[in-house]
Amino acid sequence: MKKGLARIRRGYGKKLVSIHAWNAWLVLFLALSGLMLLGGYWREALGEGRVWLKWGHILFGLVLLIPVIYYLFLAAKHWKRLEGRPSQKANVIGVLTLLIGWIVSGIVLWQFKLAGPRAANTALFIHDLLTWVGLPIIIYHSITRTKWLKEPQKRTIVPEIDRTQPLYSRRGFIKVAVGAGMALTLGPTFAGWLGKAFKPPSMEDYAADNANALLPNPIPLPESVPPIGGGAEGHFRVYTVTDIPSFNNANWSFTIDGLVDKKFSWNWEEFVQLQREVQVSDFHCVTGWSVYKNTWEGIPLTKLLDMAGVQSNAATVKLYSGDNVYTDSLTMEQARMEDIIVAVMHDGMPISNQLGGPVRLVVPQMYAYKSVKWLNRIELIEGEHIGYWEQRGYDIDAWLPGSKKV
Ligand SMILES: Nc1nc2c(c(=O)[nH]1)N[C@H]1C(S)=C(S)[C@@H](COP(=O)(O)O)O[C@H]1N2
Ligand SMILES: [Mo]
Repeated sequence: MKKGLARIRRGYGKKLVSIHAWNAWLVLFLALSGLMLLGGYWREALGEGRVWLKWGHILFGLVLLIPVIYYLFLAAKHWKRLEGRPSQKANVIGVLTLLIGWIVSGIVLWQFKLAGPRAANTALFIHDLLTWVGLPIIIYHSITRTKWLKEPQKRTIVPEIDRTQPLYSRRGFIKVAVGAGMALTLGPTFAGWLGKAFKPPSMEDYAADNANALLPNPIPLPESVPPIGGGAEGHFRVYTVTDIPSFNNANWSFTIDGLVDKKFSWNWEEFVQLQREVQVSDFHCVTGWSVYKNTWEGIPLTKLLDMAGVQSNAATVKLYSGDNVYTDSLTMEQARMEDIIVAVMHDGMPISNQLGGPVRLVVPQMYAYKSVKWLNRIELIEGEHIGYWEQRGYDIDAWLPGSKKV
């Protein structure tokens, strides 16, 4: 018995400690990079670095498989020793579930094109949820140093609690103190995050916060009120690479120029007079979230192109945002797809400035980075144009799975 124990100690002790330490660093990197990928601040500050960070996050996420498989092997091998220690069992199951959940949902997000939007949506929810639930657990776990992994043999071989020790040990005190401190300081922040994850702002909330001041309000078509799509399902995440701009009648205009027969520059009063149509479509971001059954009201892009008259040498439609930074483009064949809409209303309401209003593009058959927010200029050009995210590593091919590419 004694001999066996010594062997186990020699065999696993050191290896385990170092694997556990490496795993801790890995999880720390993944947690920090994951939070940075999520945060609006870092979306703006990182630019190109964001795409690298994303690849790093994916790569190290895959590396995490190694310690997880090792832990699984250890847990299976030593499971019997945890007999009669339900809290340690729960700890092992909890940590492994967390890590495996993160890895599996992460792989689905990484392979979002293969997985399709529905699966990606679920994976993103799980990935986020595990983060908000798991991070506090892991921080607590690493500060209070739960020792079952470092010294499983110690824990299981000494079955009785030493009754000569005081009931409230120093270790116990530190645990309670750290736990309480975290609950008080991080608690409200985590609760806020969780609340947002489960109940994000509604479209009415966005409408109430709309910082645009453009008059007159567009009068919705009958198909928009009530929205023929029945109301959007899901929630937009506000994405921007700049500060969120806002507009009024004085600083807003919409231009179509370049290789056209007739240039236009409309002010808001003129723009709301243009004939609009209503369309229902789904909206998918490459990071995994989707909003289904949006009822958009606006001017089909192809109608605007017809009004301006496309010259024969125009090959690319370059799209500009009123944030003066973001751009994207479509080939002329793509731009002629009938369902692309220069949207002015969503579900019968003006589009709030946070969500790209007063006017945003919607390209239903492509990932949403093509759907330029605060669209205010369309230029027809001869050459090609690589858009903001495509310059920073996003796929030029933004087609959704199953769409008929043109
Ligand atoms: N001007 C501008 N348009 C943009 C973006 C942006 O950062 N700036 N992000 C794109 C991406 S990646 C997505 S998913 C959608 C998000 O739209 P939302 O913020 O209304 O949810 O806008 C797209 N259009
Ligand atoms: Mo996106």
